Amino acid sequence: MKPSLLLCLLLLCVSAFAQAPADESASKFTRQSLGSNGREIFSAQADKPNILFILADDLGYADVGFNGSKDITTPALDHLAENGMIFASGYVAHPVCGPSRTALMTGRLPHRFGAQDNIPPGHPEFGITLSETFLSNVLRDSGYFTGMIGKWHLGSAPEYQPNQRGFDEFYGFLGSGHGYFVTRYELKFETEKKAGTAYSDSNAAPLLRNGVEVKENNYLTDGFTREAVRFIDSAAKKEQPFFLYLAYNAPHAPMEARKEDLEKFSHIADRKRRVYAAMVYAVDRGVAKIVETLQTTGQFDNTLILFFSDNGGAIPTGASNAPLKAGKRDVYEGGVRVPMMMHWPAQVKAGQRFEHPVTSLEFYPTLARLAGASIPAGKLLDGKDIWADVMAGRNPHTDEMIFAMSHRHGYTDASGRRGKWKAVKAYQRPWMLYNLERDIGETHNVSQQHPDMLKKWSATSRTGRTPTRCPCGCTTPRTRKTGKATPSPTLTTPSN
Ligand SMILES: [Ca+2]
Repeated sequence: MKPSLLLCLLLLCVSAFAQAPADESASKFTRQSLGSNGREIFSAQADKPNILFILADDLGYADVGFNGSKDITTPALDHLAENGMIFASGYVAHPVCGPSRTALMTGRLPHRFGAQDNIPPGHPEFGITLSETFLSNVLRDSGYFTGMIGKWHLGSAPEYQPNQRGFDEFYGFLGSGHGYFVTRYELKFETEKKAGTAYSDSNAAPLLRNGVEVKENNYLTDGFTREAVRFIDSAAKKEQPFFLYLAYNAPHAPMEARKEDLEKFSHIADRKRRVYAAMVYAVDRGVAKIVETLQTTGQFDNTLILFFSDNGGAIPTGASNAPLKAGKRDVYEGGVRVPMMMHWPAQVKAGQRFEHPVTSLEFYPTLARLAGASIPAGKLLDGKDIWADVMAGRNPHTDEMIFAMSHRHGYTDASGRRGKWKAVKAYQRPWMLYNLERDIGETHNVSQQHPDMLKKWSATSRTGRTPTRCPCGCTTPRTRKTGKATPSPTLTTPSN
């Protein structure tokens, strides 16, 4: 079988179990009335969980205490993990920032609608298609107070910004990264503006509050923590539950740490790793403040906190994904299997470790159901509600594939995990097969010992739907004939 065809079939395989709407009948919440804005308001607000995503950026699998880190200390995160559930096999849908966040907000594989790579900086006309209803829209429409703080990276034109995508409040930046000592970047941005080279998603652009430029004087991670505390304080005064998407850009480049945090890691000889560690620790300091705020406002017990990274650690910046192979932008485990845990005292018992795979694609339908929210009719999803399986300790994916793709210059990497088996097509090499149960580091290719395995998978995929064209939109003949790129990311523009 041609690799490109198998790649398409892998994608079809996930289609077979996709598009499951949330099971509203399972909701224990009852709709009561419409609010002044037409949104449904629930009477049992106290029972509806607050939802807090805390996203790290390019954080290595091994770089949190709850995953065994010895040199980087993360006491606040570890405390939450010890009192909640660690996902040992938590996957994101893509090994790069923008597409991974797209999957989180849309509940879909980003390749399905042309969002398979990052939005290139300096292209404010691009953004995630407005035809996709974000999770934030669904939660806000069901009565949640919603906030987005930190790195957006899903489009910088006004129609793509957080306030237009379901968030009541936004504080942060629109691009792929940002300098941490913000005031030091002000001159750079002014210089760029004078030269006509400034753009709104530059890593030197001013921070925004609800679309308005504001001055940020703090170290950026601390600034985002301050805003998260402010949002949680404000949410406590409302009748509504809240959804806060707190997307720290740490420890993504540029690698800049506070002196006080660096001193804490003087035992790390490697300068690059020391800066990285200090940046991770700044996030942990923030988490401690956020937890304290939740506690003092009486919201801690009924807040579902989900902490994870948008993709695997970027090894050149000092990250470690050990014992996983490779890192950011790779479809090996190190690119897509990330540090992940949840904490929710009201529903999740302390001290649990969930070994079965879960993916960020499942957060959309699972959280919508927990929130008693209605997903619009016709909304397509690539994940399913896994809450019952997770609570029962069952594998939610006994016969389903965990899928990843990564577009390179001129070719595409792809992988699929089913149970203990993982197939990988990377760097234009032949398909390889690994047994993750025995070989978590993907070091022993066993495709020769199991020649039937990849064939079986592709046969299984044929039992799924048969679309008229490959859903990933790849142009196999052209790619094969010319040996040139997989088409550049076809980022979408508004349809109206
Ligand atoms: Ca990232």
